[in-house]
Amino acid sequence: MCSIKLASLYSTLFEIGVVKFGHFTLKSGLQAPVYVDLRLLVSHPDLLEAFATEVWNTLKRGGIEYDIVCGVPYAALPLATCVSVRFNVPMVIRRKEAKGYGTKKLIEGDYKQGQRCIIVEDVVTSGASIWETVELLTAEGLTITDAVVLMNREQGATKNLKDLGITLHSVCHLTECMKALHQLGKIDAETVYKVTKFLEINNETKIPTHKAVTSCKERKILSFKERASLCQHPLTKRIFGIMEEKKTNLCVAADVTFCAKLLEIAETVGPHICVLKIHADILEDFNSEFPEKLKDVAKKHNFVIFEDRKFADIGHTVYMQYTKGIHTIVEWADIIDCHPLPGPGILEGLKQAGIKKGRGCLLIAQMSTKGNLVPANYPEATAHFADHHRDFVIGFIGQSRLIPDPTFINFTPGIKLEESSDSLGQQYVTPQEAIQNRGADVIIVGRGITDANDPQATAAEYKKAGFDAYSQLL
Ligand code: 5BU
Repeated sequence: MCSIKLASLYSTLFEIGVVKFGHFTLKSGLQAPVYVDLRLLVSHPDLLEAFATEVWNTLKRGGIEYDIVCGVPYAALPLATCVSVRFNVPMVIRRKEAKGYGTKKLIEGDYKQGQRCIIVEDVVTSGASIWETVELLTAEGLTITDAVVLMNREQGATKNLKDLGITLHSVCHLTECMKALHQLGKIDAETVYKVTKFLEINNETKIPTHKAVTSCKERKILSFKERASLCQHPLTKRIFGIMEEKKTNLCVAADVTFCAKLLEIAETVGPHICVLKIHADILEDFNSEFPEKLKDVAKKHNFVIFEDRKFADIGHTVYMQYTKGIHTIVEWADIIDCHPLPGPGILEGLKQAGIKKGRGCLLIAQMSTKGNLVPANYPEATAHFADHHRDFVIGFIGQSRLIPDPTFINFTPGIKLEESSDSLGQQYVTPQEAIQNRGADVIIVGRGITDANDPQATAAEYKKAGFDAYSQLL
């Protein structure tokens, strides 16, 4: 039986449309007879404040001690802010992805290593979003043992998080809210029955595996060898195998304009790399013999070939760009990449040709260039896209790790031994920053190596820097 105060809050939630009954499709695709949309609270500041007080009381009742609060982005940010302001607790904001410019921070606000942080969430189903935030803040040195949620849908989050070492405190439970609404005559017995049945059947929602695998600084990460053993896609397995065997996470970008020069670079850096990335369309003398020669060098030094074509058209067109023209890319490039912007059709088109040849595709999730227009929610949508095309997508190109799924490879371009930039918007970070702070698996280095006086020695230097940065995380 809930308190009179909570019953009246439930009633208001129902009246303003936060809690709805009917037929809904949840983010997971599941059909549900109930929906909770706490984003609406921002339009009712008095209610937001009342719930912030309930969050505070819940934590006080639990005897929880903490130094700062952090809301799960974005829906819980107003609630966390309200708790922070109303009760004078410092707050930090978790970014969903690192900024591509400026300080490149993943957390905004002042905090110190070892401080205790409470995670505030608006509504939980499996607890995946809370867990993602815990992983990120823990990697930044904060200590998290507890989280608080406004509305617990009672679909598995409490147990899932407990198994991961986090105690979840709930201000409201969905069944309690529903019973209160029934007693107040707001909903009928049939609705109560339907929701109760739904919750009974769906009470063990799991955190998707790609979100449950830890892979951050200060937590043990999986080795390339372990990751190879988890991969279903043969190409991902092979790349992780090469990385383990050759002790390298270096991909050289050989951006030169003649085939002979490119083959010379491939020979020179071959022993130090796992992937060679090229732009076939800048080769002035590209000819049908070149791919065969390149494949021979790749075989000799055991690396894979990545044509950085950045496909971005409709499915039908990219299919032709991949298989026809003078480059016939599908015949020789183990890896290609594409912009997910056009939607699923682009992957369907590329897949038609690539899958039967065992090829793989990287999705471009973020770019290294200054002022790029990639919107904030794009990496998240890209990760979702990848999840649905695991038979062809082998990973991402980006500036920060999108998802901790160990079976996707994260490539990061814009790397030099010193942080710097070029005159056309390229921005460079160090191998250590990319690997240890942004979750890169493979660093892509172009001019840092190809323009060096001694490309072979420089490639060895980058290889060491990259592999040392990875080894320190193990
Ligand atoms: P550089 O010489 O190290 O700046 O070369 C970087 C390479 O990575 C180059 O081939 C680019 O086409 C590629 N690249 C990049 O620099 N930034 C990006 O965001 C993407 C690709 Br996607």
